Amino acid sequence: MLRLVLLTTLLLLDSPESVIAENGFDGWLRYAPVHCGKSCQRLLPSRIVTLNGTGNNSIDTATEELQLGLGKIVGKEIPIERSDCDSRSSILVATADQYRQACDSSLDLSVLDEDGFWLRTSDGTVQILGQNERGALYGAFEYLSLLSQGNFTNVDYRTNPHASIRWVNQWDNMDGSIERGYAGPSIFFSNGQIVEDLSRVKQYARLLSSIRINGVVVNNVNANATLLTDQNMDGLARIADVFRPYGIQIGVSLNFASPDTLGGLGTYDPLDSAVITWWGNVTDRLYKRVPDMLGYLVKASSEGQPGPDTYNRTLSQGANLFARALQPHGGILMFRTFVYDHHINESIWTNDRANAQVEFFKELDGQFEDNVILQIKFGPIDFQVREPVSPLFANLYHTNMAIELQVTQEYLGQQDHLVYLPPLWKTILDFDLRVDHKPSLVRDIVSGQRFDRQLGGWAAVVNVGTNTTWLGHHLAMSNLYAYGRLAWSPTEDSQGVLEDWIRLTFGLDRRVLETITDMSMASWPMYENYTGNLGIQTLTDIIYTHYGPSPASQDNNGWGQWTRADHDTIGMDRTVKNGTGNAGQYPAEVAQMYENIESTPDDLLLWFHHVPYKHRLHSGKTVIQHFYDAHYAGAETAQHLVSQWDSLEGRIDQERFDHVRKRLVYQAGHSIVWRDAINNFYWNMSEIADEKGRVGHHPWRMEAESMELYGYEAYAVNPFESASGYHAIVTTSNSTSGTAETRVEAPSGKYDIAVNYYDMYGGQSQWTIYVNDRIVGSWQGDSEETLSHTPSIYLDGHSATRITFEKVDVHQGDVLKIVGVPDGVEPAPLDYVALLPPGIAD
Ligand code: GCW
Repeated sequence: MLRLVLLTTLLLLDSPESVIAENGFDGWLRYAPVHCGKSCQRLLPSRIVTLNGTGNNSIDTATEELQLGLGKIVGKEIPIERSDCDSRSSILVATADQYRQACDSSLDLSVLDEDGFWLRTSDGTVQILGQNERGALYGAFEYLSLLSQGNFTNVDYRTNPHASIRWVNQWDNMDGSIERGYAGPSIFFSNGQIVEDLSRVKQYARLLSSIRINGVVVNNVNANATLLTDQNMDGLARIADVFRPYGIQIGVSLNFASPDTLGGLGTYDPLDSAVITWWGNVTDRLYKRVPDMLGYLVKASSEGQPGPDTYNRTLSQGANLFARALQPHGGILMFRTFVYDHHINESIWTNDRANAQVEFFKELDGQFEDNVILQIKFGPIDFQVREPVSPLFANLYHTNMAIELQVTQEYLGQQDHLVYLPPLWKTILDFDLRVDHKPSLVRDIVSGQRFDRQLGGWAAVVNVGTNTTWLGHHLAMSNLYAYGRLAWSPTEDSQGVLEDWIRLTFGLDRRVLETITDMSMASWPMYENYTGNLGIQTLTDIIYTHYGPSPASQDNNGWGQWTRADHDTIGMDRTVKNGTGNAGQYPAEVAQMYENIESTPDDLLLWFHHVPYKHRLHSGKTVIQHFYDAHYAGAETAQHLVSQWDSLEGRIDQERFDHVRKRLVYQAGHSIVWRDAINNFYWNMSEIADEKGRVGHHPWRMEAESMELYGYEAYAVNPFESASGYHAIVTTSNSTSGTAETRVEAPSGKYDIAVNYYDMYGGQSQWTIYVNDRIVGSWQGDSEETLSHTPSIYLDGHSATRITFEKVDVHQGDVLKIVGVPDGVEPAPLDYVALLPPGIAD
């Protein structure tokens, strides 16, 4: 990108703006009013002009958007006109060709690549010139973004995309559910069909187009063949019609076995001529309805999905089947490399899931058709809180590649935890793989530049739903916004992109900007701290909901997300000399770095090495003490999120303020659940005490199982580490309430009272806490309806929840009592109560 002149004098306000209730539906396209004084108003354009002879979708969209935006941002109603290049006091929107023909044939617009644009503003005259219509639309959104951020300066710059593929994937199922979606049902599908009302799809199209996304794959990679019925193909055409004016093309995921399951052929062998004809026919029928369809996305031979292996065919033979069907239509096949055996045996030291993708695909390099792009997850396993770069990026010289990221926070808090992801993505994009001892940044590999490939780019699993917040948490939208910005220009700074998003989403208040910036930039390191450290993976439950802590679930199963933790040691030995050989899948310089423990960075130590808990890191700490300290530090940071947010009350509309606050309070509590579960687990396993004496010692807690119980009984929680003292209490019957009470022994004073309980799926228990007979508060176990994460039917690290009542007067000798009313299958479970002096988060 070349910025010729950019005089940025952003208008930032020190006092709160007037704040109107908002529900998040507009995302960052709110076009909130910006104060533009008299002289500024005078310099605003008074017409929107398109050139004669045009009349196409995306330019029209651009003019409508400009009209809407100017009306809302600066309160100026301006007409749209067609003209012969009279650009005075106007916003001229055109493609480069149109402009050269009608206005100025000497202007050199060859500097623009496909989808690029040139934006020039000069005292009332604005020129938005796109290399194509889509580029012009992007330029219009860019101009509106500047105005929305209070930037009225003259600018003159052109910008081109990093790569041609800038797609999003939705894992939407035909029944309307969304795999790993945390914001309600699908905006596309319901009951096996495409929904009638596509108004949300239009709004999604606006949001995506404004961040320069040009493709969307609408259905789950675990695909259902019924998408290919005539009726559903007609529905797809309707979806494509909604996206088209926004410069976005659609693609679909296919199920490899469709010729058999839907077509009744009795085979889906990719080399069978009937199968080839069947797919050719399906593809023709689709293109008849959606002539500009992008192509297909295919997950094959992975996690139980059918694929070419059934017929002993290679993955490239499988991929080329679709690629050839698409070629007459100019379509692209995205073929996922997420292929691995999920029944591997942990007792064999050299087994390693992280090796699978290179093992499957390296030998196929050069055997894929030119319109195939391999879609590669950023790390070798699966969207963990930290992974090294997937070595596959360094092993394909003659194959197109795209990187797959996840906006939906499957392993990263499921939108109930604030985690701003670009700093994580940057560790991958900026990594230099040193292929053949030459600079080989991942971002240059995926753009196609490093290996001189024509096609390449980006895909992100987004999974927006019908929730008005789109993703379930207003602050999670920064990840979607930043994804688009980075896919266009990956060298942009994570914080700079975030700041733009904050101004667009919450306005120009300086305090709001600084506070949300601080919270977001601290969030990924914080989340890593209180989940899994040193490259051991997220440590969530990998065989159930992928949400709360459950470190034991990593091992003793065939999924291969192992930690190999035992009494004395932990970590995967991925060295060549003694382990799985995975380090050797990287080019020599990188391989050597990871092979040697001395040169392996601490944050990936346990990804590559199996070491004693007492092994000393470069930092000087032992591994186990690092775990303990990091978990305390992470949870500590999370406690501050709430007070940081509270400092913004009145500066953000109440609706969004309350919505976010509820989640931050929950996150603060759940970070302590994480901290204690992981620390207890490894303390138990290693029997090495925390040097600082915190782990397992909770002087301010009263365990529920030690209180006087009426209608409640003790319950041994499994996994043990998800309960303080490894036990909780549950009501003795599902229909009568229970009481747990105890006399306060602590000195009289003001305390924050924290209660840990379990909020399970299948019931909405009610709890009330009293000091003597005074009600301190009451609450309900309804998070399955009010929060985003996948609920659990057990007492475990997913359902464990902590609520805090602040500044309660308590006297020594008072009776503290909790009454729990069970509901459905939820027996009002309680873990502990803590009386916390100010500033303590025990
Ligand atoms: O990690 C797994 C997810 C699956 C997903 C799969 C994939 C769509 O848990 O839900 O399936 O990755 O990426 O294919």
